[in-house]
Amino acid sequence: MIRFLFLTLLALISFGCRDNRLPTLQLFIWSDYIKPDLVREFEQKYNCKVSIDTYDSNESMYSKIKLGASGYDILVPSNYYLTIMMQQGMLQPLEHSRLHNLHYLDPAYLAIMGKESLKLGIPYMVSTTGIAYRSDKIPHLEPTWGVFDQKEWRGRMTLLNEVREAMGAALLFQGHSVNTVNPEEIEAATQVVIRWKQNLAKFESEQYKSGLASAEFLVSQAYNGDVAQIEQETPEIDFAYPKEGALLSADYLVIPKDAKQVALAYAFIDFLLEPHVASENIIYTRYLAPNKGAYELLPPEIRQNAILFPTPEQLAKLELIRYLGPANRLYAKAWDKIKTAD
Ligand code: N2P
Repeated sequence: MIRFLFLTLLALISFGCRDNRLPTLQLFIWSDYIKPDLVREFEQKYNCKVSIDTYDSNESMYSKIKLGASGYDILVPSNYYLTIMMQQGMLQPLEHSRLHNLHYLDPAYLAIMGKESLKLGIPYMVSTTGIAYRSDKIPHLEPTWGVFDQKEWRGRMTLLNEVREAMGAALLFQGHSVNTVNPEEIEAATQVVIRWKQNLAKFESEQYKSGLASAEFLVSQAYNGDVAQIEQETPEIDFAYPKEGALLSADYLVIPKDAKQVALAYAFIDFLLEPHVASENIIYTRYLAPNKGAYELLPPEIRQNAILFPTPEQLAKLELIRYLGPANRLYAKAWDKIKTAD
């Protein structure tokens, strides 16, 4: 009897929470990557629900979709995942006629990303990858990727759990392009990452934020926006662009092939491009939405935030992670080697 009551109650609760009358937009996005109030604003404006699942790496999003996860209406892959996903039939080409706010996109970033990328998706946020560190524990950190060779901080450092980011750091360290397809350069960088791995707590793309905040980790390869988020609470966390150069990428809004709420997905993309929405999103996520309408709405402390807005000199030393076609295989192999090395 008690069991019956319990089950009835459970059924009632779950039924009550699901409002089946409203259309639901299913969003699959990086964690901490959208301001919740904006989602609410969209729900009200379009009389719908938005349900959000999160991921911490391109690879985990990609494999989930590849393994058949369906039902998502919007995904947010990085630029270097767009072509492969389109080629594998995972995405719908975007109809620009269904979007009215494209003119707000920052031409400076469009030039960097290549205009043809707009056929595959719409840039949502730009991010750079550098080194986050606890300046209270390491006051004079030399900004170099070679920091991961430091035995002194063994077990208290992390690299991103994303092959192109971790390998990119090692390639830059060795003076090579992050987009090299030269097998020897890739092999040499693989050995560097394997050497660094000895000093790492782990490869981590999300928990490094709390790890730095608690000082469990002292040095992490990090996305600039993540660091700008946590340094609000913990000003001892700093961000540095290594002297060898750093990495740049952009995450794009895309509509998967089997999306159910296509009209709502277009509405959502257009909504995110509205300057007031983009600027609030920048303030909340501390990532840079490449939206020229949004910049002027930002308060001065955000516009002057050195983590969010790299200087022209820093920008000049950033290298965009590009899609490499069949040569991606070399990186996948490198990653296997790295992950299985002791
Ligand atoms: C959000 C990390 C997203 C940036 N937590 C990766 N491009």
